[in-house]
Amino acid sequence: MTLLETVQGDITTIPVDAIVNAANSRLAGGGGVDGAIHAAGGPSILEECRRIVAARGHLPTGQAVATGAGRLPARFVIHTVGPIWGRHPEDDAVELLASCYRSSLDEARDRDCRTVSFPAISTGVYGFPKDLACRTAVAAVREWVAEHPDALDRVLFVCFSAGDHERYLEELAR
Ligand code: AR6
Repeated sequence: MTLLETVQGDITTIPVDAIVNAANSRLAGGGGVDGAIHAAGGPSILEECRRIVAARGHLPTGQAVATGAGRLPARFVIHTVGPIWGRHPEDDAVELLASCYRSSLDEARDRDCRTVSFPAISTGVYGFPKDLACRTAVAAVREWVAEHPDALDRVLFVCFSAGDHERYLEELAR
């Protein structure tokens, strides 16, 4: 059985096997949680990202790729690219966001991770409405763990703000 939990805090400080990063398709680092992850993890993560992009090109929206985690309290960082709100029809944006969660969990399972933490992908700079993003995230993870009941012990939704944390608490209680 996989526990789905939420906590308020900084995702870079919470020990797990894999930390998911809300990246951009160039895997170039940036602001928000991406910036925090690269700052805390150190330069080895960006070096690995550059090698990945050089080898296979930009990471399409909705897909995920893993690197080492440098100095972070994790074995892997899983970089995924959320949809930019307004760039896709709404249904497609929801499907792409759900795909971020599914693809990241696939990557974690393929690396024998037992615990995974997620930020609220696409809800910062990328502008995805927070309620819809939360519902999409929880539904996608619930569906994935139902299909892979023995794969993971714990999935943690890490929220930066108290408001986001409340939203996840309510959604997880449904
Ligand atoms: N721990 C947990 N959550 C965080 C942290 C943190 N340390 N820092 C921010 N958040 P964003 P996006 C939350 O903008 O919308 C970057 O420049 C934040 O409050 O980081 O997917 C990338 O390079 C928000 O709820 O990601 C891309 O270009 C959530 O993380 C672009 O931003 C996501 O906000 C991706 O935009």
